[in-house]
Amino acid sequence: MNRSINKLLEVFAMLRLFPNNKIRQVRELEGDWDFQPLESAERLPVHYGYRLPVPGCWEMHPAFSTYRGKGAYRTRITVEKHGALRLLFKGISHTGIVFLNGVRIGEHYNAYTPFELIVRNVKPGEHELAVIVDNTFSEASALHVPNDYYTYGGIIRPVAIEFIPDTFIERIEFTPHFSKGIWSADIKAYVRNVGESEAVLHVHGKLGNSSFALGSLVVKPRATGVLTLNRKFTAVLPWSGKHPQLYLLELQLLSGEQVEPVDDLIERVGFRTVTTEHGAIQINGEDIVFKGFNRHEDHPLVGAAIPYQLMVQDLELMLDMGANAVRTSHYPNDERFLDLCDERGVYVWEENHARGLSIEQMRHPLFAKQCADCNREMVESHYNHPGIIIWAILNECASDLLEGKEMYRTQLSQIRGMDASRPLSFASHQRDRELCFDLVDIVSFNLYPQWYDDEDPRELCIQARSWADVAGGLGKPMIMSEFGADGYYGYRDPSRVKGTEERQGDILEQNLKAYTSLSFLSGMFIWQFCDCRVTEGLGWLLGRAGTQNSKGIVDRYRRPKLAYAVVQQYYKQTE
Ligand code: ADA
Repeated sequence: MNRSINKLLEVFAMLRLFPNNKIRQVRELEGDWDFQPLESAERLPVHYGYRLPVPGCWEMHPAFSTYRGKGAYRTRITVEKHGALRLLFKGISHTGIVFLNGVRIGEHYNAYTPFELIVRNVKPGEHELAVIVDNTFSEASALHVPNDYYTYGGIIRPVAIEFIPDTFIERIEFTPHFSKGIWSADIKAYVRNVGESEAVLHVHGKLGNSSFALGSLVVKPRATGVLTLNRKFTAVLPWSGKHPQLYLLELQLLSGEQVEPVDDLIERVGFRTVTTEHGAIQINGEDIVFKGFNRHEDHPLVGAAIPYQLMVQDLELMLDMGANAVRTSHYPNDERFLDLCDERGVYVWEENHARGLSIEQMRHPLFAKQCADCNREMVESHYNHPGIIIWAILNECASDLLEGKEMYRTQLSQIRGMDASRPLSFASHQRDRELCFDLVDIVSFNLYPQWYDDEDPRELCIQARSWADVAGGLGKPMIMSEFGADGYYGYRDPSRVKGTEERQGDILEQNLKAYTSLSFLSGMFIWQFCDCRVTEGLGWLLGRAGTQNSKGIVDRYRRPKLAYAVVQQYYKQTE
C-alpha cells in the first residue's frame, strides 16, 4: 500500500468518535486480510486461500457460515522509522495469538475486551502481522461457552498500530466530583517508559478553556509512573442524558528539557456524578428511572462486528421508542457504541462477560483469571465514558450459593478497587435464594412473568422487592434488569398464542404497565432490543426456534415487531 493511501486511512480511521491523538501517529489496519482455516493453533500456514475483512466475522463468508475452529489472518504493515510499535486489538473472538514476522509476540482471550502488544526496535520496511484466531469451545475457555448468544469467529473489532516514542501516555482516568456548587476532577495520567534509560517527564493538560500542569515524574525503564491532579473546573456544564455535554481532555507528554511534546493522549469526558441514596439512583443529584433495553452486538449481515452506521441505527431505534438507557448484555461493548451513548445522552449499564454459568462452570480452573482480566480491561478502557453509570458482573450465575458468593465478592471488590465512583450491580434470577445483594449498591432482577411462568408482573415485582429487603438489599435501589417474551417476526395470528407478535406485545404491555407505575423501581431493561443468533445445540438450546433468541422488539434485521409501538407508548409517556 502506498503512503498516500495509508495517510488517507489515518484520516478516516474510525477507532473512536473523536481523535485520540494529534501527535502520536496511529494507523488503523482496516481492510481485507489474508485468511486460512487451520487444524491447529501451533503454526502459521504457508498458504492463505481466502481474503476476509477486518473488522469482521468469518461467518459472513459463504465458506464459514457455521465454522467453529481456528484460522490465521495476515496483513502487511509498513514502518517508516526505526522504533517501537504499539499494536492495539479492540476485539478478537475469542482468542488471538499474534505474530510479527513469524515470531509469536502475545496472545489474548475474550472477544469483547481490547488488548495491546508493544514491540521495540522495529526496523523500517515491510512487516508481516499475523493472528491465529480461535473460537472453539474448549477447555481453555471458561466464559465463551455454548450459550443464548453467538460466539462468532474473527477479528471482530478494529485493529491499529501506534508508532510510539520510548515514553508515552498509556491511559488517563478522569473522575468528576461535585461539591458546594463546584465541579472538580481527579485526573490521573499513566505514563509508561518502554526504553532502556530512566526518563524525566512532564505532563501538561487542557480541558475546555483551562490549561494546567499535571506535574513531573521520573519513570524507570520498563515501568509505568502515575501523576494525579485534583483540579476545580468552574466554567463547565454537567453531562446528563438530557444535556450530554462533553469535553476533550488533552494531555501532552514532555521529556527532559525538550520543549516540543513527544506524545499525547486525548480522552473525552463529562462532568456527572452517580449516587444511590434513599433507595433511588441519582444523576447529578437528581433521581432517575432507567427505561432501557438489553442489547446484544449481533446482526445477520455482520455478526458481532457492528459497523458505525448500524450502531447509530440501533441507538436511534431505541431513542425512537423513548428509551434512555442500554445494558450491554452480556459483555463489554465496542467503544464506538459507548462513544455514541455519551454523545446521544444514553445511560449505560456495562457488564463483564458471563452469562448463566453454573457453579460447576464457575469452578473451571481458568474462570477466576479470565473474569479478572475481563474486569480490568473493561474498567481501564471504558473508565472515562460519562454514559456508563453502572458496572455489573456475572449475569445469572451461582449467586445463590456460598461458594458462588465468594467469587462475586472477589470480582466486585476488584472493580470497586479500580473505580469507586460508580455503583455496582448484577442481574439475578435467583429470586428468594439470592445471597449476594449485600455486596452491591443496586439490586437487580431478571424475571419473566407471563413468559416462563404465569405470575402477575406487578405482584411479582413487589414480591421481588421483599426478597431483596431480607437478602441484604434493604434500602438499595432496585432495577428490573430483564423481562420479555418471544415473538417470531411476521408470525401474526388472532389466536395470540405464545410466539405470535401479538402475544409478545401483550406480555410487554403487562410488564411495562406494572414497572412504569411502581415508584420503588429505579429502572427497567427489556429483554431484548433485537433478536440474536444463539449457539446451535441440544437441551434447552434446542428450544430456540431458528437458532435465535426471538425476544427482540425488533428482529435481527431491525424490523419492528408489534411490540415496538407498545414499548413506545410506555417509554414515551414518562419521558
Ligand atoms: C436470561 C438471560 C438472557 C436470555 C434470557 C431468555 O435471563 O440473562 O441472556 O437468555 O434469559 O431469553 O431466556
